[in-house]
Amino acid sequence: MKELRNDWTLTEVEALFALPFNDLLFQAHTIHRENFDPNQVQVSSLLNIKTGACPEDCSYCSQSSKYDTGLEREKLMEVDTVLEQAQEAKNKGATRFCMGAAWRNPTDKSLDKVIPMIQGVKAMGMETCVTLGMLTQAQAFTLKEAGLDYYNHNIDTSKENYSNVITTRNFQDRLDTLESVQNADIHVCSGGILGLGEGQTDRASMLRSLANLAQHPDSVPLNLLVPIPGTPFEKVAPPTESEFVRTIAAARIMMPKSVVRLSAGRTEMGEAMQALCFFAGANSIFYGEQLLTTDNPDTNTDQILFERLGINQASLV
Ligand code: SAM
Ligand code: DTB
Ligand code: SF4
Repeated sequence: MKELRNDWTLTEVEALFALPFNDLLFQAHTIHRENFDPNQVQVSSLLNIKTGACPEDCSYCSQSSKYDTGLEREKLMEVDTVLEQAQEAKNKGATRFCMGAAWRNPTDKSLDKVIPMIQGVKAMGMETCVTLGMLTQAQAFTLKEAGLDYYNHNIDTSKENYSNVITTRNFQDRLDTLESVQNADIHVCSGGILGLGEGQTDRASMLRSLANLAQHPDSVPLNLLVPIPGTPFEKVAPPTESEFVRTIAAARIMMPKSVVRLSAGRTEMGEAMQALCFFAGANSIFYGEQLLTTDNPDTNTDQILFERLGINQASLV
């Protein structure tokens, strides 16, 4: 088995992206089979535990206070409500429950309120994940102590494209939080969004930043931008389907043991496109009718998709 690499050069990654499509897919699928059962896909469910009024200016997000997206703000949910939703997700077959909050960073007081949610979900026998914005090292240790399995914190786009998308924090801030999460020995979930005005070099650069972290993220979500009316990125041209699939394939080749998640944007993808993403190395999805504030395919549709493709839901840990 080959060693995991974290010394990718941009030239090498761009060369992967420049391969003929079939050669890239063959290479990615071969590596996928060496590391995973190609017919197993992990399913995570999402719940937004605090909605809107976020002080950050992420140009793609429905929850930024800087844009009028018509979203109604809601304060942090009660623990019982969160646990009811978690139970429902478990009953539908989710193995991981991911709770998101529209915060730049949690205060220590708000973090205290999230802890019983993590403990409650864990007690149900599901893996836990939260995405709460930037963390201090001490907060990461607190989450570890609470029993958190995964922390989601996306780098979103390339370092070079970052300031075109977000100005209220910088790329290094994201890397610092990822380092704190890794120091606390919490599994890292980090990926990005395609459709933020980036080019193929930016996609290569984003994957390079992920693959060259001290340890590869355990989970790499690749989102297709869900265009939100009222945000600056509402009308940005999406990547082509082959560009999206190439990014999944390159992620699989560069981070062979990471679980690559075909994340937001699946409502715009047909059966063949999703099948191609699974062939290229994606082995996780978000499952359930809602992402954070937007729609996801309903569970029935996903069950039919899995049946047609002969895919089994698995935990993959
Ligand atoms: N506020 C925290 C943060 O930004 O880290 C956590 C929640 S935030 C909504 C989680 C992630 O969702 C973002 O980093 C981004 O990658 C993704 N996301 C947000 N809006 C999206 C959209 N419209 N389409 C695709 N992905 C989106
Ligand atoms: C990730 O990479 N994608 C999820 C999750 N991590 C938190 C969020 C997708 C959000 C899509 C837009 C919305 O529903 O607001
Ligand atoms: Fe806030 Fe996260 Fe949305 Fe950015 S992506 S505006 S940090 S909720």
